Amino acid sequence: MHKHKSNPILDAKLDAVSLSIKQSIKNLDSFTHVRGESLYVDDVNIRQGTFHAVVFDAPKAHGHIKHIDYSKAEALEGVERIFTYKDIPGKNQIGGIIPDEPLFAEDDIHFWGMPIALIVAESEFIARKARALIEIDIEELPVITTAKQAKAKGSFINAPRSFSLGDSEKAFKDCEYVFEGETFSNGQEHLYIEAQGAYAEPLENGNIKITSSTQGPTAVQKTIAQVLGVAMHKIEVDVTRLGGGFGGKEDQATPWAVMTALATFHLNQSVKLILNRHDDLRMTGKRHPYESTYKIGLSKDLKIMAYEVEFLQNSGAAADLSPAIAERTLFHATNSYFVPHVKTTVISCKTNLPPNTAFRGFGGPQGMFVIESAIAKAACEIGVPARVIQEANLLDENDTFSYGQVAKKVEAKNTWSSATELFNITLLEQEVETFNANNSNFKKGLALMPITFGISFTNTPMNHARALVHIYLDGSIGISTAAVEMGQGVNTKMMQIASEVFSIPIEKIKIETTNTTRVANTSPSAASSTADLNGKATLKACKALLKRLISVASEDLNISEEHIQLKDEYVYTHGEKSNLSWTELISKTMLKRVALTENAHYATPEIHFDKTKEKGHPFAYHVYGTAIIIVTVDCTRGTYEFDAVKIVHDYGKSMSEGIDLGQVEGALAQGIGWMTMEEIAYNDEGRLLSNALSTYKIPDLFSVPKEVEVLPVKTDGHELAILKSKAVGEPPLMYGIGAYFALQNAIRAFNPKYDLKFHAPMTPEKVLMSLYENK
Ligand code: LUZ
Ligand code: MOS
Repeated sequence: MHKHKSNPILDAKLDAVSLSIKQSIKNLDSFTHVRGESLYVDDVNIRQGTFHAVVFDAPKAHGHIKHIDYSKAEALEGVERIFTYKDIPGKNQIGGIIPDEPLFAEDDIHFWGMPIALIVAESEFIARKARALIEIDIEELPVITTAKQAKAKGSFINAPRSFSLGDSEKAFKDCEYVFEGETFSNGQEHLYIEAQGAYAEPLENGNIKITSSTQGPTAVQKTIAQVLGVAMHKIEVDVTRLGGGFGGKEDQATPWAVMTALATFHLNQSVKLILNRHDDLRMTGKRHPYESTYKIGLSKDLKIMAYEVEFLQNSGAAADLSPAIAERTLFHATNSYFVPHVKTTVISCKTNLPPNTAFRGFGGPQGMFVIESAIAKAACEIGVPARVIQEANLLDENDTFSYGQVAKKVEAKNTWSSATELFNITLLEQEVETFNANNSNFKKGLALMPITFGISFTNTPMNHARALVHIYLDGSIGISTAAVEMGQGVNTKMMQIASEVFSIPIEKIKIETTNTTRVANTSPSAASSTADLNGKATLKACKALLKRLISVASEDLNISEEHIQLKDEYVYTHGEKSNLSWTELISKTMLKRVALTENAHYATPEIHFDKTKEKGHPFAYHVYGTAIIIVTVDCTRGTYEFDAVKIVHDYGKSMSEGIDLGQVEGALAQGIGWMTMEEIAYNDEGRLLSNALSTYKIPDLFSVPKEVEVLPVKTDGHELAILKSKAVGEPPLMYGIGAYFALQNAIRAFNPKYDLKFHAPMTPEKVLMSLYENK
């Protein structure tokens, strides 16, 4: 989907923005990926006698379990044992933030797909067959599927949270324009290619090793210890890599790992559980749907003076990460704009859906969709293009966010003006107008989407990581960190760091699996922060080792340390190559009994947040960008194609250009999918209808934009980003929000009587209805 067009004028301009990116490197995992040699949980070499497990889950969304008859299932040949909550030696509790989620249902069920039992058998086939033989009798209770229903019934996860700045109530009185409205954004299925799964094996003395497809190995370890009632040191969690996570394995990889550990604990035999796609779709939570109401006030010169919003988050049946996700919605409620008077409230509503969870953007996209809707509505009512309002309100240096952080090194205006100038917005808009004037059955729409995303876990204590670096006798290196490789290329970035510090080829460096025994007490790989946190720890460890090596070289060559340098696998003295090679230096260091291992700890400096005041400085820095999105709608069919997405993105100083571009492209496609085609549907009984790839459409090669151009903004980067290379995992997803508004504009070009609606996703069916609404 990425197209490199040669454009001499653009190239010249790019030179002018001083492309400092020197590291153009492939994701080193791509070599084993394309050969099918990368190892996932399902590829683990299982022990002889390993049992296979299948989860028995609730066939209704809400009710009281009157009776379950396992006898026929247990009698099936090859079934070893069926585990329920009664077999739990510790606590039947897996809630991460709030202890409100049992591993297995006890007397009541709260969502369709809620785990009730684990069937362990000689093969997965037998376990599945046994599952069909379980008889369950449920006394059904009323089902809540939407946040609004939950609010009406007073069904909440926790107390609401509010951020405020200035005095919005008073400010509305002085506004020239005030508009109110409602928005809805639906959930989103993660659809990691590798489904949830884990493999547990018994070691000596009741110790258990788990191979898990998790973004959070420590969460898995801690929860297993809690459920089994054993010490954490008895549990070792190992992660090679994930076939995608997208937030879906930040918290929700845990239950499956715990179940395998529970069965292994009792049977003293290894147990494997991999959800098939149907089970995974039904049992796991997704991005949170949000129903929101807003009020926006503008001055005569289109400054947004006041903004109020109430977000109703559909949290599902348990808290999971909902409170943290709700918090990030508030942090990003004003996106890239400075608004002097703000009041935002989020309410986590408890419903009978699977607990919704982290998904790339973590509540931020939901917040940003609402303010973009408010701006689109205001623009329509006032009769100006939305981009005029957007541009008039972009964040500036030293503007204050509603949560008290003062914006520094702001690139909001810079990415906006770079995008509009480099891509010639006037010309693009003219092309759209000309096309629309000359075509009656096809209409084009264009929208701009600025983004501002805060980097750090919003929960300050989570912003830390460690790295364990060994230099082996032969000069090769092994690095362990808390980073989980899930396709985002973090391992490649870690190798680049070590390679840079020691000036040795990347082939000499290996990134070990992520393992709780080597690196303990880790935060999950999430919040776009994995490369920053683990990279900074790796950098620290490597630099400490380098210092030691230089000291050894100094002694050996009798030259003072400041004149010694490591370069291209040799020691350089006074800038001249010496005879002392990297490998010789390592063996001399060993002979001098100087440590060739270092363990470093990094904790992000400067950040803090006071939840009692809802003020602080929670983010190390922000990532900025601006996208221009152009769509063509077929007004007979309601179908559409995205002609182009043109982005100016704030990479800082990208350390891995190819990897970062891949992140932007993937996130963009995922964002567009969320906004336009991915439609999660539950019926009123809480049953998932979009339960297969035939009923849940995700972007494919045919639906991604025909052309995607991504240019880096000119910037110095940020000291708190790894080697000034900014976090790139989540921010670009939110460019996809522009797709929604491009569609709205195309529909209006065809049907001026269309009332703008803010109800995502904008599927072709909805587009078709809108084209002929009020006509
Ligand atoms: N996970 C988390 C996240 O626990 N805290 C966060 O702030 C966050 N942000 C984005 C994605 N995952
Ligand atoms: Mo996440 S949404 O696991 O960064």
